[in-house]
Amino acid sequence: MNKTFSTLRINQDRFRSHFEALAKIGGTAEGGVHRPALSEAHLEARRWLKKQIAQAHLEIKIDGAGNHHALLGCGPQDGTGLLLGSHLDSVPNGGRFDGPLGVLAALEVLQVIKEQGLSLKVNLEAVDFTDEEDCFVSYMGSRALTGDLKRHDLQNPSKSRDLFQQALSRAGLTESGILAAARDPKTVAGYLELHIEQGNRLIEQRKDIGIVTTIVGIRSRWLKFLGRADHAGTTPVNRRRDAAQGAAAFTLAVRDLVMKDFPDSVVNVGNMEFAPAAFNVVPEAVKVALQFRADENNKLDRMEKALLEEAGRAAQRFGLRWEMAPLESIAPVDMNPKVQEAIIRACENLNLSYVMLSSGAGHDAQSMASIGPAGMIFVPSAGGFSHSPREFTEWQDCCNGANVLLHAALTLAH
Ligand code: HGY
Ligand code: MN
Ligand code: MN
Repeated sequence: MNKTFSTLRINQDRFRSHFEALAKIGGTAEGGVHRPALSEAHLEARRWLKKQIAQAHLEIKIDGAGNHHALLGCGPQDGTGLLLGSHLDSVPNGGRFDGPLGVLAALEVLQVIKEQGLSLKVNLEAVDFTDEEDCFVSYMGSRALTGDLKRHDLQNPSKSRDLFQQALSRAGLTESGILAAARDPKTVAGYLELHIEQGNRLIEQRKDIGIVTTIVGIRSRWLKFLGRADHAGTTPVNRRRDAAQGAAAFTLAVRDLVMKDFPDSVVNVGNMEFAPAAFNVVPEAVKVALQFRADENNKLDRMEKALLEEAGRAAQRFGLRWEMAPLESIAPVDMNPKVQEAIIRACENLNLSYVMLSSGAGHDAQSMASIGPAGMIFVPSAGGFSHSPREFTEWQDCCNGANVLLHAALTLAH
């Protein structure tokens, strides 16, 4: 990092006013945000972002997947772009930091570099990716950009196809447009993402910055337990084929299984859909949203085998049939050593303590790593809370992260 750059810092007031204005869009009474991808609130947030990009006199590009790019031509005319970004969509009733911190820090970095009139060896882009949070298809925007997204993914959204189609038309997107958003990897110099840790290791270890080593792999599966609808009043309990019993037994069993046999991995049953879903009918079918995560593919394979054996045992115990439909399989990804090195140098230059740590959350960086060197910067999450209105990061930590993003980007781009 040359001398002139090392004293550069973000404009904290501008960064904060952007952050606070954005947090109001889709804001909830408990201080979180509810901005599911392509919802009215999410589209309003994107309209707001477009305004900020225009006010910063940066060029804007929106690709076929709805990814919003602010462009700064600080490099050669047809040079490659170093992308900095994250996402503005949230989980239902989520927190106001998960995603927006990275998008607004990226925008702030481009504004500082533009104000300084710096010319670099690559151009810079600040990106807001579409549907990182799997409202319909997880990492949809970044997977579209890298060319990883297939028509099959769009035809099997995690919500109903009708809802997905309505959302696409609300946002002015089409499936073919999304699939056409694939970008030539030769135009991408790399990717950097600032994000909250969404865990409590940085707080516990009293470190300012986390430098991500690996992002876990994530597999999502629909399981279905199939029994028999019966009268809930006249059918003796021991003569039922009750799909709810199978789903409940499975859910309890997999918690114990993973804690015992895969202690550094996780499993989640995030939803159950009952049919015919009536007080007075023994459930005939229960659809279970199963997701599990680990930092290596062979661990994921062993987990999948053990979890499905558990489903078989639960079904057998209650005289049920069961089915599994794969939804998503996202591989674990190592971050790039050169990018990690740039982040380390930024921390040292800014006198910030740091630690290398893995990410239990998935991120767009996972997709972007398939087309160029990618890296992630974490800042502490108070209490480790995230994906809830309790999500909170101290403002100084947000600014530390944005300054590390600025310096790491300059190291990679000059
Ligand atoms: O689920 C995740 O890990 C990310 O927040 N989409
Ligand atoms: Mn998230
Ligand atoms: Mn996120």
